[in-house]
Amino acid sequence: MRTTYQHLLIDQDGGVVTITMNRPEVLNALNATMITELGAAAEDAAADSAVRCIVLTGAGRAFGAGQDLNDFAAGYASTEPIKVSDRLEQYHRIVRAIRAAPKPFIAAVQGVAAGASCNLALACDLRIAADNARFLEAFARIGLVPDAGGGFLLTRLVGLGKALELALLADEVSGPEAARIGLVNFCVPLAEFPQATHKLAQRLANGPTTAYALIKELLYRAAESDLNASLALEGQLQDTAINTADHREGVTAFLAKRPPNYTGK
Ligand code: T3D
Repeated sequence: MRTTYQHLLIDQDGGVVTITMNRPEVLNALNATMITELGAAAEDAAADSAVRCIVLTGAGRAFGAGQDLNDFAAGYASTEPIKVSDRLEQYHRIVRAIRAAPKPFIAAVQGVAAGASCNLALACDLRIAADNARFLEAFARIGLVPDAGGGFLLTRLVGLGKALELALLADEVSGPEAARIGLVNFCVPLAEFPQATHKLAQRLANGPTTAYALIKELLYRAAESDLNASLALEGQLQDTAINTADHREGVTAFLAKRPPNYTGK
């Protein structure tokens, strides 16, 4: 996969690709170039069969500070009404790529994750936070609504009541509190954060990737459909899962009392 970008660092370690947002001098605030690059990198990693797990993280002391506010300020010079919905498509491209990827995406968050950066973390399948993490739906602080999927993702992760609190009050949520309310899956001490992220990513990369893809499809579609539709989909997807080599390997390994060796096939 492509490894050279202006504002991203790409590192491949076996089946794990780490995408690092890299503008640490502005806490990895998202400018137009970085947003476009993230869409391309997410799609690229999703399509590469050698990649079995993707970690999204930030360089320096933050995960990300959301949209670069200098870009906003530049737009105020014009007297024309500002239209951002087309621009938001670039964020939506990233969210769609993560959700549709047939492999897990992990957001690894240390320091602040604000605005659109926070919501890109919420778009990932799993989130691991360091205990210095700060999650911030910053939008209302500057008179905006949560975007980059925020309205959808936030309500589904923490429920409508908590989502309204986080979006309306725009107060920071610490890493431990984020774990308590289900905004993240794991919160670990900062000193253990790199190793814990690596261990989680390796575990997923060594897992039954086709089953993971089907699990993502089942759970994400279930979250958007009714019981009968979900039961029907469950049967269709299990027909696929049961015919994978990894399924046979899992059963064979269990019966032979040895660890499975999954190939993602
Ligand atoms: O049109 C569209 O595309 C709509 C899309 C909107 C999506 C959005 O994300 S809207 C939300 C945008 N983000 C924010 O409003 C957050 C703004 N930043 C902050 O509130 C704070 O910086 C943080 C809470 C994130 C972190 O606070 P702290 O105290 O840890 O750091 P700091 O000192 O405020 O920031 C460090 C530097 O990063 C500082 O620069 P300096 O003084 O060292 O030269 C600061 O200006 C810069 N920075 C932080 N956030 C941004 C930023 N520069 C540009 N854009 C930022 N978003």
